Amino acid sequence: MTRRTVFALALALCAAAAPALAQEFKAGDIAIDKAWSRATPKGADAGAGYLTIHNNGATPERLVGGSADFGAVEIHQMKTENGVMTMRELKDGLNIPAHSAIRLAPGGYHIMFTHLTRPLEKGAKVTATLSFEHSGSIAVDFPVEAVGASAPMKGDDMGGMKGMKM
Ligand SMILES: [Cu+2]
Repeated sequence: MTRRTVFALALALCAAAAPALAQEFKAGDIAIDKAWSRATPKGADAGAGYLTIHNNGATPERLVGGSADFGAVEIHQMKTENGVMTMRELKDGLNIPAHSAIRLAPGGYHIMFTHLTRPLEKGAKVTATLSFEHSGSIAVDFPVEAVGASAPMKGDDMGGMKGMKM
């Protein structure tokens, strides 16, 4: 395949993925869109969910936790310090300032699905309920993309999370 063909293919794939990503979920002043998850390899006990949270209100809001029927839901932050990638659970939740949006994406904030009772399979859609301090709960559908989807850096795979202390 030529480079041009590969590029065209990638464009076609992005276009195909767009409708699923356009879905929006709302409660109170909170709107959630661009939710997706990544398929997990066999035997992995953790996966990740990504989304953008918009706070359209005049007061700060906080994502405090969540639940799912396929595992537990935690709020995590991944960052690179001195060349070392670390991940920690945000026990106090994630603040969403007034009139702003926070993007949860690979390499940064993310929803961590732990204690998976079944693998996240590409092409499936999993639903997790996210809880906000003021706006209540929002059920969000996460379409599951391929294992390597949008991986921003080497080592950011779920296999590496297996040994992680939860
Ligand atoms: Cu994590």
